[in-house]
Amino acid sequence: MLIRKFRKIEKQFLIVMKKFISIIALCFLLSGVNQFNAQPTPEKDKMAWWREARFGMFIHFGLYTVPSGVYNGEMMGRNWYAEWIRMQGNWPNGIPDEEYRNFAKQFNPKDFNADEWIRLAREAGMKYFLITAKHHDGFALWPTKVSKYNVVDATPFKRDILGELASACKKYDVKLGFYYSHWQDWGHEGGAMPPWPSKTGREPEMPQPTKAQFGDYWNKICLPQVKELIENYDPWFFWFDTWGKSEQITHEKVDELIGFVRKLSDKCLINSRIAFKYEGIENKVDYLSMMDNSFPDGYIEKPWETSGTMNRSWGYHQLDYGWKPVGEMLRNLVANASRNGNYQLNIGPMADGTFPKPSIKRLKEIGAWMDINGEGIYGAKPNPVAEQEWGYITAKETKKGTKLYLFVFDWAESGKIKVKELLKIPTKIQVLETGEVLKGTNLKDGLEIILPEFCPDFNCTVITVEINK
Ligand code: H79
Repeated sequence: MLIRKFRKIEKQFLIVMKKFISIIALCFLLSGVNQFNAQPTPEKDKMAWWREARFGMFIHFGLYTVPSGVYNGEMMGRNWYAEWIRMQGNWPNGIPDEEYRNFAKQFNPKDFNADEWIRLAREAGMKYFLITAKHHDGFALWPTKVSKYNVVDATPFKRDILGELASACKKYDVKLGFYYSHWQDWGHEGGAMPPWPSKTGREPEMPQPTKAQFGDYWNKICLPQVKELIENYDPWFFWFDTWGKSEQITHEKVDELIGFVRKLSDKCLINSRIAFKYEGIENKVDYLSMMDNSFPDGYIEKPWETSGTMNRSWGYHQLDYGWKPVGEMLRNLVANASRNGNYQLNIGPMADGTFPKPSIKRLKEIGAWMDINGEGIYGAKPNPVAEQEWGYITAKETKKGTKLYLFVFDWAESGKIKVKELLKIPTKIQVLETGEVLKGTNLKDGLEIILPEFCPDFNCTVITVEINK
Protein backbone atom coordinates (compact mmCIF):
# COMPACT_ATOMS: atom_id res chain seq x y z
CA MET A 1 0.00 0.00 0.00
CA LEU A 2 2.77 2.35 0.97
CA ILE A 3 4.56 1.35 -2.17
CA ARG A 4 1.42 2.13 -4.11
CA LYS A 5 1.25 5.50 -2.44
CA PHE A 6 4.83 6.23 -3.40
CA ARG A 7 4.07 5.12 -6.93
CA LYS A 8 1.13 7.52 -6.99
CA ILE A 9 3.32 10.35 -5.79
CA GLU A 10 5.89 9.41 -8.36
CA LYS A 11 3.19 9.35 -11.03
CA GLN A 12 1.92 12.80 -10.12
CA PHE A 13 5.45 14.09 -10.38
CA LEU A 14 5.84 12.46 -13.78
CA ILE A 15 2.56 13.96 -15.01
CA VAL A 16 3.82 17.45 -14.21
CA MET A 17 7.11 16.56 -15.88
CA LYS A 18 5.32 15.23 -18.93
CA LYS A 19 3.49 18.53 -19.39
CA PHE A 20 6.87 20.20 -19.30
CA ILE A 21 8.19 17.68 -21.80
CA SER A 22 5.34 18.04 -24.29
CA ILE A 23 5.70 21.82 -24.40
CA ILE A 24 9.39 21.45 -25.03
CA ALA A 25 8.82 18.71 -27.61
CA LEU A 26 6.44 21.01 -29.44
CA CYS A 27 9.05 23.76 -29.52
CA PHE A 28 11.43 21.23 -31.00
CA LEU A 29 8.99 20.22 -33.69
CA LEU A 30 8.24 23.81 -34.62
CA SER A 31 11.88 24.66 -34.96
CA GLY A 32 12.51 21.61 -37.14
CA VAL A 33 15.48 19.31 -37.36
CA ASN A 34 17.66 22.29 -38.20
CA GLN A 35 17.70 23.29 -34.61
CA PHE A 36 20.82 21.26 -33.98
CA ASN A 37 22.58 24.14 -35.65
CA ALA A 38 20.93 26.56 -33.23
CA GLN A 39 22.86 28.39 -30.55
CA PRO A 40 22.57 26.97 -27.06
CA THR A 41 20.31 28.98 -24.79
CA PRO A 42 22.36 31.33 -22.62
CA GLU A 43 22.52 29.89 -19.15
CA LYS A 44 23.86 30.92 -15.85
CA ASP A 45 27.47 29.93 -15.78
CA LYS A 46 27.18 28.09 -12.52
CA MET A 47 25.19 25.29 -14.16
CA ALA A 48 27.63 24.83 -17.05
CA TRP A 49 29.91 22.25 -15.43
CA TRP A 50 26.97 20.27 -14.15
CA ARG A 51 25.30 20.09 -17.56
CA GLU A 52 28.51 19.04 -19.23
CA ALA A 53 29.38 16.43 -16.60
CA ARG A 54 26.31 14.20 -17.02
CA PHE A 55 27.70 11.45 -14.78
CA GLY A 56 28.37 11.51 -11.03
CA MET A 57 28.93 9.17 -8.11
CA PHE A 58 26.57 9.00 -5.14
CA ILE A 59 27.81 7.46 -1.87
CA HIS A 60 25.74 6.24 1.08
CA PHE A 61 28.01 5.70 4.05
CA GLY A 62 27.20 6.02 7.74
CA LEU A 63 26.35 4.15 10.92
CA TYR A 64 23.89 1.95 9.02
CA THR A 65 26.94 0.59 7.18
CA VAL A 66 27.95 -1.24 10.37
CA PRO A 67 24.95 -3.66 10.43
CA SER A 68 24.72 -3.60 6.59
CA GLY A 69 21.05 -4.61 6.40
CA VAL A 70 21.10 -7.37 9.06
CA TYR A 71 20.14 -6.95 12.71
CA ASN A 72 20.39 -9.78 15.26
CA GLY A 73 20.81 -12.27 12.43
CA GLU A 74 17.58 -11.10 10.79
CA MET A 75 17.34 -9.31 7.52
CA MET A 76 15.69 -5.92 7.94
CA GLY A 77 12.05 -5.63 6.86
CA ARG A 78 9.86 -3.51 4.58
CA ASN A 79 12.33 -2.82 1.76
CA TRP A 80 15.98 -3.09 0.78
CA TYR A 81 17.07 0.38 1.90
CA ALA A 82 19.87 -0.59 4.33
CA GLU A 83 20.30 3.04 5.45
CA TRP A 84 16.85 2.64 7.00
CA ILE A 85 17.81 -0.12 9.44
CA ARG A 86 17.26 2.11 12.46
CA MET A 87 13.54 2.06 11.53
CA GLN A 88 13.32 -1.22 9.63
CA GLY A 89 15.53 -3.59 11.60
CA ASN A 90 13.58 -5.76 14.03
CA TRP A 91 10.64 -4.90 11.80
CA PRO A 92 8.17 -3.34 12.49
CA ASN A 93 9.58 -1.99 15.73
CA GLY A 94 12.91 -0.66 14.56
CA ILE A 95 16.14 -0.72 16.55
CA PRO A 96 16.07 1.07 19.92
CA ASP A 97 17.69 4.49 19.64
CA GLU A 98 20.41 3.73 22.16
CA GLU A 99 21.38 0.52 20.48
CA TYR A 100 21.61 2.21 17.11
CA ARG A 101 23.80 4.98 18.50
CA ASN A 102 26.10 2.27 19.79
CA PHE A 103 26.98 1.34 16.21
CA ALA A 104 29.18 4.44 16.42
CA LYS A 105 31.54 2.51 18.68
CA GLN A 106 31.92 -0.10 15.94
CA PHE A 107 32.27 2.40 13.11
CA ASN A 108 35.91 1.95 12.13
CA PRO A 109 36.41 1.77 8.35
CA LYS A 110 40.12 1.03 8.68
CA ASP A 111 40.67 0.60 4.92
CA PHE A 112 38.94 3.87 3.98
CA ASN A 113 41.07 5.67 1.43
CA ALA A 114 39.59 8.88 0.02
CA ASP A 115 42.11 8.92 -2.79
CA GLU A 116 41.00 5.48 -3.95
CA TRP A 117 37.27 6.31 -3.86
CA ILE A 118 37.71 9.44 -5.93
CA ARG A 119 40.12 7.74 -8.31
CA LEU A 120 37.57 4.98 -8.91
CA ALA A 121 34.90 7.60 -9.60
CA ARG A 122 37.19 9.47 -11.95
CA GLU A 123 38.23 6.32 -13.80
CA ALA A 124 34.59 5.36 -14.25
CA GLY A 125 34.12 8.65 -16.10
CA MET A 126 32.30 10.39 -13.27
CA LYS A 127 32.90 14.11 -13.03
CA TYR A 128 31.36 14.73 -9.66
CA PHE A 129 30.96 13.07 -6.29
CA LEU A 130 28.09 13.23 -3.84
CA ILE A 131 28.12 11.77 -0.33
CA THR A 132 25.72 11.50 2.59
CA ALA A 133 27.19 14.13 4.90
CA LYS A 134 24.21 13.31 7.11
CA HIS A 135 21.45 10.86 6.28
CA HIS A 136 18.06 10.54 8.02
CA ASP A 137 19.67 8.87 11.06
CA GLY A 138 21.31 12.19 11.96
CA PHE A 139 24.90 10.93 12.16
CA ALA A 140 27.47 13.32 10.60
CA LEU A 141 30.54 12.28 8.59
CA TRP A 142 32.42 15.41 9.63
CA PRO A 143 33.35 16.90 13.02
CA THR A 144 30.32 19.16 13.33
CA LYS A 145 30.48 21.57 16.24
CA VAL A 146 26.77 21.52 16.96
CA SER A 147 26.46 17.83 17.85
CA LYS A 148 28.68 15.10 19.24
CA TYR A 149 26.89 12.59 17.02
CA ASN A 150 29.65 12.58 14.40
CA VAL A 151 32.53 10.55 13.06
CA VAL A 152 35.26 12.33 15.03
CA ASP A 153 33.56 12.66 18.42
CA ALA A 154 31.58 9.42 18.57
CA THR A 155 33.63 6.75 16.76
CA PRO A 156 37.03 5.11 17.22
CA PHE A 157 37.85 6.15 13.64
CA LYS A 158 38.10 9.84 14.57
CA ARG A 159 38.91 11.05 11.05
CA ASP A 160 37.16 13.79 9.12
CA ILE A 161 35.88 11.71 6.22
CA LEU A 162 34.49 14.70 4.34
CA GLY A 163 37.75 16.61 4.74
CA GLU A 164 39.79 13.77 3.28
CA LEU A 165 37.35 13.38 0.40
CA ALA A 166 37.38 17.13 -0.28
CA SER A 167 41.18 17.02 -0.72
CA ALA A 168 41.03 13.99 -3.00
CA CYS A 169 38.31 15.67 -5.10
CA LYS A 170 40.58 18.69 -5.61
CA LYS A 171 43.46 16.42 -6.59
CA TYR A 172 41.42 14.58 -9.24
CA ASP A 173 39.35 17.57 -10.34
CA VAL A 174 36.10 15.93 -9.28
CA LYS A 175 33.37 18.25 -8.03
CA LEU A 176 32.16 17.57 -4.49
CA GLY A 177 28.58 17.75 -3.27
CA PHE A 178 26.65 16.78 -0.16
CA TYR A 179 23.48 14.87 0.56
CA TYR A 180 22.09 16.51 3.68
CA SER A 181 18.90 15.33 5.39
CA HIS A 182 17.29 18.63 6.38
CA TRP A 183 13.89 17.16 7.15
CA GLN A 184 14.15 13.79 8.84
CA ASP A 185 16.67 13.51 11.63
CA TRP A 186 16.17 10.56 13.95
CA GLY A 187 19.27 11.38 15.98
CA HIS A 188 18.47 14.89 17.17
CA GLU A 189 15.62 16.23 19.20
CA GLY A 190 13.06 17.99 17.07
CA GLY A 191 14.05 16.33 13.79
CA ALA A 192 11.22 14.85 11.72
CA MET A 193 10.46 11.13 11.90
CA PRO A 194 9.30 8.93 8.98
CA PRO A 195 5.91 10.12 7.72
CA TRP A 196 4.25 6.84 8.64
CA PRO A 197 1.81 5.15 9.23
CA SER A 198 0.52 4.01 5.90
CA LYS A 199 -3.18 3.30 5.50
CA THR A 200 -2.57 -0.41 6.04
CA GLY A 201 -1.33 0.21 9.55
CA ARG A 202 1.63 -1.99 8.61
CA GLU A 203 4.04 0.69 9.71
CA PRO A 204 4.24 1.79 13.32
CA GLU A 205 3.11 5.32 14.02
CA MET A 206 5.95 7.75 14.62
CA PRO A 207 5.59 10.65 16.98
CA GLN A 208 6.38 13.87 15.11
CA PRO A 209 7.96 16.96 16.64
CA THR A 210 5.76 19.98 17.24
CA LYS A 211 6.25 23.03 15.07
CA ALA A 212 8.25 24.70 17.82
CA GLN A 213 10.43 21.63 18.38
CA PHE A 214 11.20 21.33 14.68
CA GLY A 215 11.91 25.07 14.56
CA ASP A 216 14.43 24.56 17.31
CA TYR A 217 16.06 21.66 15.46
CA TRP A 218 16.13 23.78 12.32
CA ASN A 219 17.94 26.66 13.98
CA LYS A 220 20.28 24.66 16.19
CA ILE A 221 21.18 21.71 13.97
CA CYS A 222 20.06 22.04 10.35
CA LEU A 223 21.07 25.58 9.44
CA PRO A 224 24.36 25.56 11.41
CA GLN A 225 25.36 22.23 9.83
CA VAL A 226 24.59 23.46 6.32
CA LYS A 227 26.71 26.51 7.12
CA GLU A 228 29.57 24.35 8.39
CA LEU A 229 29.47 22.19 5.28
CA ILE A 230 29.69 25.24 3.03
CA GLU A 231 32.36 27.00 5.07
CA ASN A 232 34.54 23.94 5.69
CA TYR A 233 34.34 22.18 2.35
CA ASP A 234 33.03 24.67 -0.21
CA PRO A 235 30.70 22.17 -1.96
CA TRP A 236 29.60 22.61 -5.58
CA PHE A 237 26.11 21.36 -4.83
CA PHE A 238 23.65 20.07 -2.27
CA TRP A 239 21.27 17.17 -2.60
CA PHE A 240 18.42 17.66 -0.13
CA ASP A 241 15.98 14.80 0.30
CA THR A 242 12.23 14.95 0.71
CA TRP A 243 10.14 12.23 -0.88
CA GLY A 244 6.80 12.27 0.90
CA LYS A 245 4.47 14.40 2.92
CA SER A 246 6.66 16.65 5.04
CA GLU A 247 4.52 18.86 7.20
CA GLN A 248 7.63 20.25 8.91
CA ILE A 249 9.20 21.48 5.67
CA THR A 250 6.86 24.38 4.99
CA HIS A 251 7.27 26.64 1.95
CA GLU A 252 8.66 29.21 4.34
CA LYS A 253 11.36 26.84 5.55
CA VAL A 254 12.25 25.83 2.00
CA ASP A 255 12.61 29.48 0.99
CA GLU A 256 14.67 30.17 4.07
CA LEU A 257 17.08 27.31 3.41
CA ILE A 258 17.47 28.26 -0.25
CA GLY A 259 18.19 31.86 0.72
CA PHE A 260 20.60 30.68 3.40
CA VAL A 261 22.66 28.60 0.96
CA ARG A 262 22.60 31.38 -1.67
CA LYS A 263 23.94 33.89 0.84
CA LEU A 264 26.83 31.63 1.84
CA SER A 265 27.86 30.44 -1.61
CA ASP A 266 27.68 31.77 -5.16
CA LYS A 267 28.40 28.47 -6.77
CA CYS A 268 26.53 25.91 -4.67
CA LEU A 269 23.67 24.28 -6.59
CA ILE A 270 20.42 23.16 -4.94
CA ASN A 271 18.12 20.31 -6.01
CA SER A 272 14.34 20.19 -6.16
CA ARG A 273 13.94 17.51 -3.49
CA ILE A 274 14.52 20.26 -0.94
CA ALA A 275 10.72 20.40 -1.11
CA PHE A 276 7.85 18.05 -1.78
CA LYS A 277 4.79 19.26 -3.65
CA TYR A 278 5.83 22.89 -3.78
CA GLU A 279 4.41 24.42 -6.92
CA GLY A 280 6.97 26.46 -8.79
CA ILE A 281 9.92 24.99 -6.89
CA GLU A 282 11.68 24.40 -10.22
CA ASN A 283 12.07 28.16 -10.54
CA LYS A 284 13.77 28.49 -7.18
CA VAL A 285 16.26 25.63 -7.36
CA ASP A 286 19.03 24.86 -9.83
CA TYR A 287 18.24 21.32 -10.88
CA LEU A 288 15.45 18.77 -10.61
CA SER A 289 15.91 15.45 -8.84
CA MET A 290 13.70 12.58 -9.91
CA MET A 291 12.44 10.08 -7.36
CA ASP A 292 14.85 7.23 -6.54
CA ASN A 293 15.68 5.20 -9.67
CA SER A 294 13.02 7.03 -11.70
CA PHE A 295 13.68 7.72 -15.33
CA PRO A 296 11.41 10.11 -17.23
CA ASP A 297 10.57 9.08 -20.77
CA GLY A 298 11.35 12.31 -22.57
CA TYR A 299 13.22 15.58 -22.76
CA ILE A 300 13.10 18.04 -19.84
CA GLU A 301 14.44 21.55 -20.33
CA LYS A 302 15.32 22.34 -16.73
CA PRO A 303 18.60 20.61 -15.73
CA TRP A 304 17.66 17.34 -14.06
CA GLU A 305 19.10 14.11 -12.75
CA THR A 306 18.20 10.60 -11.72
CA SER A 307 19.96 9.11 -8.73
CA GLY A 308 20.07 5.36 -9.06
CA THR A 309 21.35 2.31 -7.23
CA MET A 310 23.65 -0.45 -8.54
CA ASN A 311 21.67 -3.08 -6.67
CA ARG A 312 18.54 -2.34 -4.62
CA SER A 313 19.95 -0.67 -1.54
CA TRP A 314 21.73 2.67 -1.22
CA GLY A 315 23.68 1.89 1.94
CA TYR A 316 25.70 -1.35 1.74
CA HIS A 317 23.41 -4.37 2.28
CA GLN A 318 25.21 -7.67 2.79
CA LEU A 319 22.29 -9.74 1.42
CA ASP A 320 21.41 -7.62 -1.58
CA TYR A 321 22.65 -9.61 -4.56
CA GLY A 322 20.41 -7.81 -7.04
CA TRP A 323 23.23 -6.22 -9.04
CA LYS A 324 22.26 -4.51 -12.27
CA PRO A 325 24.11 -5.44 -15.43
CA VAL A 326 26.41 -2.80 -16.89
CA GLY A 327 24.25 -2.53 -20.01
CA GLU A 328 21.31 -1.39 -17.92
CA MET A 329 23.32 1.32 -16.21
CA LEU A 330 24.79 2.51 -19.51
CA ARG A 331 21.27 2.70 -20.87
CA ASN A 332 20.23 4.84 -17.91
CA LEU A 333 23.18 7.16 -18.41
CA VAL A 334 22.71 7.48 -22.17
CA ALA A 335 18.91 7.79 -22.06
CA ASN A 336 19.20 10.59 -19.52
CA ALA A 337 21.96 12.38 -21.46
CA SER A 338 19.87 12.22 -24.64
CA ARG A 339 17.00 13.79 -22.69
CA ASN A 340 19.09 16.54 -21.11
CA GLY A 341 19.56 14.80 -17.76
CA ASN A 342 22.36 13.53 -15.53
CA TYR A 343 22.84 10.15 -13.86
CA GLN A 344 24.14 9.79 -10.34
CA LEU A 345 25.12 6.22 -9.70
CA ASN A 346 25.26 5.04 -6.12
CA ILE A 347 27.87 2.96 -4.29
CA GLY A 348 27.37 1.68 -0.75
CA PRO A 349 30.88 1.18 0.65
CA MET A 350 31.30 -1.62 3.20
CA ALA A 351 32.06 -1.29 6.90
CA ASP A 352 35.81 -1.61 6.27
CA GLY A 353 35.60 1.45 4.03
CA THR A 354 36.11 -0.30 0.69
CA PHE A 355 33.71 -0.64 -2.24
CA PRO A 356 32.01 -4.03 -2.75
CA LYS A 357 33.61 -6.11 -5.52
CA PRO A 358 30.51 -6.08 -7.76
CA SER A 359 30.53 -2.25 -7.60
CA ILE A 360 34.21 -2.00 -8.51
CA LYS A 361 33.78 -4.40 -11.41
CA ARG A 362 30.87 -2.38 -12.77
CA LEU A 363 32.66 0.94 -12.33
CA LYS A 364 35.62 -0.40 -14.29
CA GLU A 365 33.48 -1.73 -17.10
CA ILE A 366 31.59 1.54 -17.34
CA GLY A 367 34.92 3.39 -17.28
CA ALA A 368 36.31 1.32 -20.15
CA TRP A 369 33.20 2.11 -22.19
CA MET A 370 33.33 5.80 -21.26
CA ASP A 371 37.01 6.09 -22.24
CA ILE A 372 35.99 5.37 -25.81
CA ASN A 373 32.43 6.64 -26.01
CA GLY A 374 32.36 9.42 -23.40
CA GLU A 375 32.82 12.09 -26.08
CA GLY A 376 29.19 11.51 -27.02
CA ILE A 377 28.14 12.11 -23.40
CA TYR A 378 30.21 14.97 -21.96
CA GLY A 379 29.04 18.34 -23.15
CA ALA A 380 26.83 16.71 -25.76
CA LYS A 381 23.46 18.19 -26.56
CA PRO A 382 20.29 16.18 -26.16
CA ASN A 383 18.76 14.30 -29.03
CA PRO A 384 17.86 16.70 -31.87
CA VAL A 385 15.59 14.32 -33.81
CA ALA A 386 12.90 11.82 -32.85
CA GLU A 387 13.39 9.15 -30.19
CA GLN A 388 14.45 5.88 -31.83
CA GLU A 389 13.57 2.23 -31.14
CA TRP A 390 17.15 0.95 -31.20
CA GLY A 391 18.61 3.45 -28.72
CA TYR A 392 19.38 7.12 -28.14
CA ILE A 393 21.04 10.09 -29.84
CA THR A 394 23.11 13.05 -28.70
CA ALA A 395 24.71 15.80 -30.78
CA LYS A 396 27.75 18.04 -30.80
CA GLU A 397 28.47 21.05 -32.89
CA THR A 398 31.69 20.87 -34.89
CA LYS A 399 33.52 23.43 -36.99
CA LYS A 400 31.94 22.03 -40.11
CA GLY A 401 28.48 21.30 -38.81
CA THR A 402 27.08 18.66 -36.50
CA LYS A 403 28.22 15.29 -35.25
CA LEU A 404 25.52 12.94 -34.08
CA TYR A 405 26.21 10.08 -31.70
CA LEU A 406 23.93 7.11 -32.16
CA PHE A 407 23.91 4.85 -29.12
CA VAL A 408 22.77 1.49 -30.43
CA PHE A 409 21.48 -0.69 -27.60
CA ASP A 410 19.33 -3.07 -29.61
CA TRP A 411 21.40 -4.60 -32.35
CA ALA A 412 18.99 -5.12 -35.24
CA GLU A 413 18.85 -8.62 -36.71
CA SER A 414 18.09 -7.05 -40.06
CA GLY A 415 21.64 -5.67 -40.06
CA LYS A 416 20.46 -2.08 -40.46
CA ILE A 417 18.94 0.69 -38.42
CA LYS A 418 16.99 3.74 -39.45
CA VAL A 419 17.45 7.15 -37.90
CA LYS A 420 13.89 8.41 -38.13
CA GLU A 421 13.42 12.03 -39.19
CA LEU A 422 17.06 12.54 -40.12
CA LEU A 423 16.84 13.85 -43.68
CA LYS A 424 20.23 15.49 -44.07
CA ILE A 425 22.96 13.89 -46.13
CA PRO A 426 25.84 12.70 -43.94
CA THR A 427 29.47 13.18 -44.90
CA LYS A 428 30.75 10.33 -42.78
CA ILE A 429 29.31 7.47 -40.73
CA GLN A 430 31.65 5.55 -38.44
CA VAL A 431 31.76 3.17 -35.50
CA LEU A 432 33.37 5.21 -32.72
CA GLU A 433 35.22 2.31 -31.11
CA THR A 434 36.68 0.66 -34.21
CA GLY A 435 36.73 3.42 -36.81
CA GLU A 436 34.87 1.20 -39.29
CA VAL A 437 33.16 3.32 -41.93
CA LEU A 438 29.49 2.49 -42.54
CA LYS A 439 27.17 3.07 -45.46
CA GLY A 440 24.08 5.23 -45.15
CA THR A 441 21.15 5.82 -47.46
CA ASN A 442 18.79 8.76 -47.25
CA LEU A 443 15.19 7.57 -47.38
CA LYS A 444 12.13 9.82 -47.40
CA ASP A 445 11.52 9.37 -43.66
CA GLY A 446 15.05 9.00 -42.34
CA LEU A 447 18.61 7.81 -42.73
CA GLU A 448 19.20 4.09 -43.09
CA ILE A 449 22.56 2.77 -41.89
CA ILE A 450 24.03 -0.66 -42.65
CA LEU A 451 25.41 -2.02 -39.36
CA PRO A 452 28.86 -3.63 -39.25
CA GLU A 453 29.03 -7.38 -39.75
CA PHE A 454 30.31 -7.93 -36.22
CA CYS A 455 28.75 -6.11 -33.27
CA PRO A 456 31.65 -4.44 -31.41
CA ASP A 457 29.75 -3.99 -28.13
CA PHE A 458 26.51 -5.76 -27.28
CA ASN A 459 25.90 -3.38 -24.37
CA CYS A 460 25.96 -0.33 -26.58
CA THR A 461 27.78 0.41 -29.81
CA VAL A 462 28.22 4.07 -30.68
CA ILE A 463 28.01 5.22 -34.29
CA THR A 464 28.89 8.78 -35.28
CA VAL A 465 27.19 10.60 -38.12
CA GLU A 466 28.81 13.78 -39.41
CA ILE A 467 26.69 16.35 -41.17
CA ASN A 468 27.98 19.55 -42.77
CA LYS A 469 26.19 22.85 -42.41
O1 H79 B 1 18.90 8.12 0.51
C1 H79 B 1 18.11 7.24 -0.23
C2 H79 B 1 16.89 6.81 0.54
O2 H79 B 1 17.20 6.41 1.86
C3 H79 B 1 16.02 8.04 0.51
N1 H79 B 1 16.40 8.69 -0.73
C4 H79 B 1 17.43 7.93 -1.38
C5 H79 B 1 18.36 8.77 -2.22
C6 H79 B 1 14.62 7.61 0.59
N2 H79 B 1 14.09 6.98 1.61
N3 H79 B 1 12.84 6.72 1.39
N4 H79 B 1 12.55 7.16 0.20
C7 H79 B 1 13.61 7.72 -0.35
C8 H79 B 1 11.23 6.99 -0.33
C9 H79 B 1 11.27 6.31 -1.63
C10 H79 B 1 10.44 5.29 -1.86
C11 H79 B 1 10.39 4.67 -3.16
FE1 H79 B 1 10.42 2.70 -3.33
C12 H79 B 1 11.45 4.33 -4.00
C13 H79 B 1 9.20 4.27 -3.77
C14 H79 B 1 9.54 3.57 -4.96
C15 H79 B 1 10.94 3.60 -5.09
C16 H79 B 1 11.13 1.88 -1.59
C17 H79 B 1 11.59 1.12 -2.65
C18 H79 B 1 9.74 1.79 -1.60
C19 H79 B 1 9.43 1.01 -2.66
C20 H79 B 1 10.55 0.59 -3.31
